[in-house]
Amino acid sequence: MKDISNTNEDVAKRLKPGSTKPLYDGSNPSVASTRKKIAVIGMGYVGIPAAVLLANSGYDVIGIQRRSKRSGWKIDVLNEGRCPIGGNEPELPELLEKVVKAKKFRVTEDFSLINDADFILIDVQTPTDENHIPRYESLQEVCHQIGKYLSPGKIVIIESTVAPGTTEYLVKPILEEESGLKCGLPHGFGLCFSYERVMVGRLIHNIREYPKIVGGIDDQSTQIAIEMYNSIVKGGVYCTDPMTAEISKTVENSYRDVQIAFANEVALLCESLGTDVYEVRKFVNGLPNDPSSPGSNPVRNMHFPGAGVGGHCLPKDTWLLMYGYDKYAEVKNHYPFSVLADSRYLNDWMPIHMADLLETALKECNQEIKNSIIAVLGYAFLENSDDSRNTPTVPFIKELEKRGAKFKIHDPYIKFSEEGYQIQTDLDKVLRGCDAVVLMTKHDVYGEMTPERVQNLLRTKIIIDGRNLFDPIKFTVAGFIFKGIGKGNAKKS
Ligand code: SAJ
Repeated sequence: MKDISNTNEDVAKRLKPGSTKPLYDGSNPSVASTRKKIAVIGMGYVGIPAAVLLANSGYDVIGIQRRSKRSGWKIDVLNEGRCPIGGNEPELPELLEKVVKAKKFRVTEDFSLINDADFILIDVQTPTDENHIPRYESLQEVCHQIGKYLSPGKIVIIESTVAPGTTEYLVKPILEEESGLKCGLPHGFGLCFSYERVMVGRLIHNIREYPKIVGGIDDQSTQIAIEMYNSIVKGGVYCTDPMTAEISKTVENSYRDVQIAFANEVALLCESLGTDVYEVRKFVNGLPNDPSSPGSNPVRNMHFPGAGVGGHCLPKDTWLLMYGYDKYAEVKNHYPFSVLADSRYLNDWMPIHMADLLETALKECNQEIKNSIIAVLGYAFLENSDDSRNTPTVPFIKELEKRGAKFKIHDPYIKFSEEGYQIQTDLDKVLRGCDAVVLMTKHDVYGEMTPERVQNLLRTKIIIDGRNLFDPIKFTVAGFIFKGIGKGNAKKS
């Protein structure tokens, strides 16, 4: 069987735009192009870049943001044309300034201003609680609000990730109840689920370049939404139904989470077998699949093991998928699903494993972890970003606290910890007098750390590398105890 290659052309060939079923015959193309006003609800990592790109493509865009203690400050900052998202976000600050100056984009907390919007995009947070149950307070609240301003012909599009079944069975009933309208164009309102694929550090790029999937409640909703997205998306816009789109999104992220868990499990095996998982990964990913094009290796892509999986997406999307199955699957399968859940548990355990590696290293120096002082490098969940949502650094620090260790935290991009931890930006000050350095996030700035610089500051020469940044040889030759995820041979090197 010929392997599926993943070049853009192949994806485009496989996902012919709007191909899966003949849709709205386009007999009245103006139906889409006459719609010029868009409301984007939720000014976060998804809503801001989407609003800016749509405004830049000619739509009049209004951003809706609650004036909450946590995010209310963004309203004024955005209306001054300044970008509230820190870290490096190519193009976003410039484009934002441009569309605010051009009066194509403004932000308010006044929901009534969505009254004359043709499209209403929902980009609010959809977290899960400690029992992995979706917390839909924000989603339900905005749906009740939106319902009040709906009129025939308007289209509501959910971009936030939700459990399969949510668009049909949770959002649609609320909108119908609040508006008194039936869902379905042309006589009622339109409704679609079209999931975001953003990633901090490349928000604009991902929206513009990645294929966009639109799952509409009816053909007309889908077609008109596709035409709107075609104004900003170069990667192709494809259609399906809401349930398939909801499953595709949660599977897309749980697939990545399972891949990472696989890499983490192999890393643990390599540590015990005294080898380097990154060398193993190199050989595994180097196996050419298609002899005719040795370079292309679309199928084998062992992910990176590491100190944990954070962010607003991977730690919860598996549970959203499972929740949708539990709540809406008519026929349950008797097989006790485990791969997805076990991957979540393993990835959640990796910060604890980091603490184990640290404790072992301290013991090799005849030191107890209790009352030791640890330099923790990186509070963000992803390198070179200011995003600390569900960061693995928090469970790691909580484990240090449990084992009686003291710690100092460094991060070049984050000043404020929702957990109340003090975060410092002076690296030498954080390293000074510590008994070990633990790398949790692979910020570029840490690449400049050399054994010489570090050994003059530390009390005990221990490095625990959670992101394969440092060269074990350089540090062990300089007399450091070096341990790392998947680094079973650090001692021998
Ligand atoms: N991570 C690893 N090993 C890897 C890749 C990532 O340990 O090989 C860790 C990272 O360190 C981080 C976490 O996983 O802590 C998440 O990293 P990420 O690169 O997946 O970043 P996200 O969560 O911002 O982005 C993901 C992406 N999903 C996929 O690639 C399938 C992005 O495309 C989605 O748009 C995003 O989730 C989302 O918003 O859903």
